[in-house]
Amino acid sequence: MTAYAGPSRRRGAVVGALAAALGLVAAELLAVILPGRVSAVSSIADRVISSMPAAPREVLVGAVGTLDKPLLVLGIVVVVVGGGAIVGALCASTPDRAPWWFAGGAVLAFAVAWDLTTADLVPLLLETAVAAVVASLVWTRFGPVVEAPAAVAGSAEVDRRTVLRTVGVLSGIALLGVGAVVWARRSSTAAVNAVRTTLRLPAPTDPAAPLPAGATPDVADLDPAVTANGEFYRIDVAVNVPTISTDDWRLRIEGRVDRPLELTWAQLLARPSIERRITLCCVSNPVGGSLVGTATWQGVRLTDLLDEVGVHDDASLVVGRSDDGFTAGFPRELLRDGRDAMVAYAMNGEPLPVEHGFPARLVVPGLYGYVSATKWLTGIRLTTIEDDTPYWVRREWQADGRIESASRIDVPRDSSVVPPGEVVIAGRAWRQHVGVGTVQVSVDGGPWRDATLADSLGVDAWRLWTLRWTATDGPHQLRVRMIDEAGAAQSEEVHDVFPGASSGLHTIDITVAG
Ligand SMILES: Nc1nc2c(c(=O)[nH]1)N[C@H]1C(S)=C(S)[C@@H](COP(=O)(O)O)O[C@H]1N2
Ligand SMILES: [Mo]
Repeated sequence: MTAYAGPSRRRGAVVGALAAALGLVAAELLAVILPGRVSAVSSIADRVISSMPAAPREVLVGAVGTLDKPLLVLGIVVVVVGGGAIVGALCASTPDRAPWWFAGGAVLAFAVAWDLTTADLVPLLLETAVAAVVASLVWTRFGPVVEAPAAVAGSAEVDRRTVLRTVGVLSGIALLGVGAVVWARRSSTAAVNAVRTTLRLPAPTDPAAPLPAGATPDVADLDPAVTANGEFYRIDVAVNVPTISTDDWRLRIEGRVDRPLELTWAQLLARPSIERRITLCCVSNPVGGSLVGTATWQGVRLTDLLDEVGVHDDASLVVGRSDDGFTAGFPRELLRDGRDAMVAYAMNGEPLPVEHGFPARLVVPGLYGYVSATKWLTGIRLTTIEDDTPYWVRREWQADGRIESASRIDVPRDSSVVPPGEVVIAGRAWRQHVGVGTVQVSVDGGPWRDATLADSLGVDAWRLWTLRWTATDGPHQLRVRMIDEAGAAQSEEVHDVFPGASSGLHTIDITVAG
């Protein structure tokens, strides 16, 4: 018996891994054909992201950037396939037990994937069940058989060839399955994009002022004042970007209101609209970071919609709900000062890109995205913090979410080498809903010198700035600060991102050498 334990264990591990992989592929194939396209792997990834304590999640997101989601999906695949290998190895001499382990794994996967707050029960149940059945079938068909020693003797060579062929065939099927899943997902995004590009938008009733010619100073390598859609940062917890057709889309405004309202896409577009330049910023943006961008947004003023539904006095929180279950909420009080919050449907003159919330999202000037800028918006609920705790607040982020003043040096780049002589230092600063008053730069801890401000895009957008400096040989340190239009200086206190935005002055080190 022991003479065969080695090869049989290896065969068990290989077939076990393949069985698990094929189970996974079958589940994902089922996911793309079931209505709603709820994928078990994505659901598990969502669950992992959302249940991670905030600090490690920040470390993860910071370390791997926007690769975090593909990496997470890869991690889940590795755990499933690795689990299959272990089951296969352990059950090599007791093959009848493996299906029970596969079933157990499927139950566990279901338990992790199923989020009580969203009703995905049926597709997830079907997918995990199919995964267990497929894995068990593959195992029973190709897994090790406990044979009588007499029959096994002399068959090692035959056995190896069958194993190799089996592995080849099963891997081929698994790869084809993965290809089919990827293709199906791509085609659903492509279908929405095809519709998106043919949509016609109304001209804004209340357009933004023309873009001033001097909004972007003429400095090499300086990003423009208005960020192109393709360059705009993207942050969300969606493992698969929701693809919503405008025919199916509805926006419900409900909660503590007199007359709940449901709008179709056509009804939203038929309303008077505003167009504004607004700088959107992520609370996870570190000092000097790039999780910030400015676009020209067009949409329906939020306060118009709220006036129409008749909000109750006790409704203190506005919560946006996304198609993917994400929620973001902010104090209703903040809307009283006339800021141009909107249900936006256009970004820089075109329908919202799918990754930026197509067909509609919220944009609230002066608030970080995590409390306000709900993408793939399907609902707005007027409520209270006691009744509805938004997504990130449930995860220990501070609830207010007003954007801190910030300033950044873009040119020269940190750690770069520049030739001596006249150098143009340039960057941007933002204090949405208040406006940028003065930007100052200090070289090597010397006196603060006023930078020249570029033309303004309005109080809700960042403002670019430049400063001429005669650079002398050697290492230098450049530091920037901003004083807003109300006269408040940017905080110099150094804070990390969590739990409520970074602060501190952006400081870079450069070398001047000829
Ligand atoms: N549905 C949904 N909307 C969302 C998020 C999300 O995870 N899901 N993230 C928010 C955060 S944290 C930010 S900073 C902004 C980013 O918007 P952008 O990706 O268009 O730049 O979207 C907000 N809206
Ligand atoms: Mo964010």
